[in-house]
Amino acid sequence: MKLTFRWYGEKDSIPLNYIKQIQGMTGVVTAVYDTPVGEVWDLDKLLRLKQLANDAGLEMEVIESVPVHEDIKLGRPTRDKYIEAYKQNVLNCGKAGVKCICYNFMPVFDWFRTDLNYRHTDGATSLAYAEADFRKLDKRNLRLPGWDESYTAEELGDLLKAYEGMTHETLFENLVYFLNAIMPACDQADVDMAIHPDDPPWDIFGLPRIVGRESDYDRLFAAVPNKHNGITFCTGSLGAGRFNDLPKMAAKYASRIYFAHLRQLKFTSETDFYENGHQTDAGNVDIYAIVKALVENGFDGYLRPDHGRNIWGETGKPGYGLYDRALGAAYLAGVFEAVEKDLGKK
Ligand code: DNO
Repeated sequence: MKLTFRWYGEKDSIPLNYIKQIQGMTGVVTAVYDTPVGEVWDLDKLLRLKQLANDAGLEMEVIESVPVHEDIKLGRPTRDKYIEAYKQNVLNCGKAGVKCICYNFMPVFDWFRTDLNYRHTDGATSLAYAEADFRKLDKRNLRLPGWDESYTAEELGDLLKAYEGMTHETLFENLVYFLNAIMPACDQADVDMAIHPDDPPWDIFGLPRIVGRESDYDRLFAAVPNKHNGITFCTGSLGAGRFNDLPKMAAKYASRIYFAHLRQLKFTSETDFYENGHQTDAGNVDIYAIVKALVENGFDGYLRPDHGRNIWGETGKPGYGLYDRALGAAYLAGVFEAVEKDLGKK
């Protein structure tokens, strides 16, 4: 296991040396943020990020994310042009020493919460999801802070229209087409692709979502067996689906899990939840059982603490403050150490 930390590049308010001061931290997870989706990243920009990380004593072996252009997800004729650019990005990542690329295949939207500032009784804040608030949203005028991409109202309307009638099967075929097309570049660069699950793992706003449960992974690996086709195992995204048995999935797919996002959720009703500190007893995600399943089954990938709370007066990017993610990193490293020692693996 290699412990890593998300770093939003030079604009991140958290300095690299603070990240390095978290004991056991080996590297950062980052991306080139100023290039439009679908274009080739400047190799120099990647190399500069790597240099900055290395200068702080950190590696840069994971990119989160190289986003996938909507034309690829939609299967439009223009997709081949965007796939060529994606392949070049994979090759450039390889040249910069990157070993793993996290990406997702969610139409239009990335992760989704109804509250970015949910207040806990102890004064901490975190992200939260409430079904009733979700129902009140105006789909035509969605502006939620925190998304990696945001569209104008007009672009959003056009995109939603383009997806009308898109079935799960077609979206899945488009994912397989994309993966088969980029696998030769992944083989050449020896870069693993790690698909991030849909968050939450069900259809939203009538858009199909296809990466959120065990059967989805089974069909994905059956369709694209290449070992460079792998998973980002995100416990917060998968855990929002109460139908998922996370320790079972962690055990089953351990050898395909190249990247793990470990975080906690606390359900307040059948559908509603808020995010919490990482400890197992802080919520419904059994972090201990998941770590045990990963270690027992030979997980050898990258790991990062995922969304934390904002605590101690910090007003960081929702989910991505320093303090609670640092606590999460220390906790996760401790659980790994205990489990690895118990299993004679350390
Ligand atoms: C949210 C993140 C996601 C993730 C992308 C990966 O905090 O986990 O935005 O980076 O879905 O492509």
